[in-house]
Amino acid sequence: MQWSENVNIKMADTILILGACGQIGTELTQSLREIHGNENVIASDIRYGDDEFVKEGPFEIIDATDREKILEVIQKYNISQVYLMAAMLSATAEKYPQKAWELNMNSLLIILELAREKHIKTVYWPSSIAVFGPSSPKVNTPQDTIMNPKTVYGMSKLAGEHWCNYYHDKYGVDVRSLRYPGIISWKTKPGGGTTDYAVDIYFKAIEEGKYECFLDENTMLPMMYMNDAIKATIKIMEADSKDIQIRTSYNLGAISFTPEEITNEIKKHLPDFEISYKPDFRQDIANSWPQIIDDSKARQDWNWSHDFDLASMTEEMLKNIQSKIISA
Ligand code: VAH
Repeated sequence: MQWSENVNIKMADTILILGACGQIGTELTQSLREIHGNENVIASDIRYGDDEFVKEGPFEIIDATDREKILEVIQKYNISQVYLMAAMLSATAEKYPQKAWELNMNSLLIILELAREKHIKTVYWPSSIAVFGPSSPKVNTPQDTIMNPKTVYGMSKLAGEHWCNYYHDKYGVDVRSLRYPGIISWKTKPGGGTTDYAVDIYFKAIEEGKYECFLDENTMLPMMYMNDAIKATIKIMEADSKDIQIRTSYNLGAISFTPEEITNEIKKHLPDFEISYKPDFRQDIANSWPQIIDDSKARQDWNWSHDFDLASMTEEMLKNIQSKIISA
């Protein structure tokens, strides 16, 4: 099915999520199903996720670089919106650079082309603060500044941003994007991110009472609780197209902290928690990234605001991990 230019009736959005079983994809699928109804949100990934999640609504096995399969599913469900969440993150991408580039770039170019051909009405594609590099200002990193990413992941996200802007300007494709900071969540463990120490630390604090951190204690990074990341993603997709002034990708910020600061917050709840530091290759990646993001453009253009700070995020994480372990 192709979207005609003059569709007058506002048809219910039918949504396809590629990479739905990932850290963000899982919670994004659940939130979108609450808004649009389970049957209107088709989850997909390269393999099945956990049973409950797959059973909640339509699920398809899709490799995000398989154009034919993606088009088949778009036509099968009359999809209007695609969220492309499939990607290889920073640390893993340094181990498999060619595969990371192929997955992160080819999947985006396929979706942008399908949108140009009017098979898709609106596209969401996540970028990352990884697009910044060692020469970018570390504090209050501006929306537009020097960007010389030192990771394959960051390079792919920076290139992807320019492809999004090109398809919007040249073909009118309505593609929207956010530069996520590190995302902290408890429902689905992340895979292969440099910021994922800030997820692991909460689980290890409860499970073992101690954690060996792969970044040094003073490494400040921009972070965000998952609920805020989902709120921002849905908010930018619900915004009126004319309010989306930036078609590369919006800076998105919430909180910034160091391993020492998150440890001190955890100790307010678990006083005996012990941390040790053993920086590895991920320290160089983290050192190349900003510490505090200026996201004033997102706050101006489509009224973004975050809800969680380090204290409230820590309360939520520890409470939910403890009940998850008890109910396991
Ligand atoms: C990573 N969690 O660590 C991702 C994120 C800002 C970092 O994009 O690779």
